[in-house]
Amino acid sequence: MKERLEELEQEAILKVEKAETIDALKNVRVEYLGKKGPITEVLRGMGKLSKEERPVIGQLANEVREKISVAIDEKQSKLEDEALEEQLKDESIDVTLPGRPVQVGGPHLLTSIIEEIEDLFIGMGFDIREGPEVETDYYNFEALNLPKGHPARDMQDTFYITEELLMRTHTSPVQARTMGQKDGKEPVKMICPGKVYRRDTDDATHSHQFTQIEGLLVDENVRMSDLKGVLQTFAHKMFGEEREIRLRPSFFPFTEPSVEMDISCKMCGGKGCSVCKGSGWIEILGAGMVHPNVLEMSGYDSKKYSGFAFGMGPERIAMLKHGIDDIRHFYTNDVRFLSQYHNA
Ligand code: 2U9
Repeated sequence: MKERLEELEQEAILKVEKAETIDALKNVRVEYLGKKGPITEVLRGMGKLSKEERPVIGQLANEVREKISVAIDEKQSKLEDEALEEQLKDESIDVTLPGRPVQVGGPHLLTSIIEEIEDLFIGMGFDIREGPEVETDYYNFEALNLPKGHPARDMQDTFYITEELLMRTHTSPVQARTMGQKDGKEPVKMICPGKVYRRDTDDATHSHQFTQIEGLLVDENVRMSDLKGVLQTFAHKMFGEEREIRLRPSFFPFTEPSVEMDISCKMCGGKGCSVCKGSGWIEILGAGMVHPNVLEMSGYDSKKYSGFAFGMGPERIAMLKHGIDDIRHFYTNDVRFLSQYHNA
């Protein structure tokens, strides 16, 4: 019986050593230490032993049971440690991996262009002014030498809210309001960027809502050469020092004389190409000397004061600068278009 117990011990210890999983170890425990196991069986058969043998075998059986149990416990904690180690290895966080990129937005191309133009004019001493987009008939038309009956007031061209209220068709009322605030005395030197509205059907070159930047300088002894100097400085800074400018006679109700300014075509250097439609020149803006009627209506003595004004469309400037062929790109908010200009 002693040999049988020693044999069982060796057998069990070997199986414990071979067990590679906790489940396998559990089976060993059940097999050797369970109620139906061989050691229990040995203990059950003790009745057949002599009085002398009984305590010896009983003690040995208990020792064997204890040894097997300790071996199983040790192996179990070893397997559990290994399993934990394995799990930690799988779940570890690699802090050297790059993070998920965050989608960063940027200013709309039109905003960038408007801010660039603002910066250029701030550099020349101009203030930035803003005004309401819902305007009165007086500031949008009357004060700008567009009297009742003028064709620009046509229902076809303007979004009317009432007979006296409308969506402004240009930013010019901001200049008229600013002059009106000065009591006909102080000089004015300002630009006004903002949204304007026309009753137009949208296509590649028209939008019912677009932006304008207009400028106004009123002071004593302001001459056409001052206008030319300011516009030339603007064109050189915005499009490059090598560009030439040219002023052509034009007409606006609020300026007299009026001009349109072209810059020499960058693509062909003035020879004529498809970009400038063969002329060598590209139209950039309109301008002129403020009409005496406009000065007088805003309270300035047109014999003492004179001024110049100009107006441009930031969409057109952006289209020329970046070769954009459709004004609708600015307003349909396709991120594939807009994101190209986040650092423009
Ligand atoms: C006052 C006096 C004069 C503003 C001016 C223009 C010429 C002009 C348009 C061209 C295309 C703007 O982008 S556009 O639609 N504008 O050509 N604007 S002079 O003259 C003023 C404005 C206000 C009190």
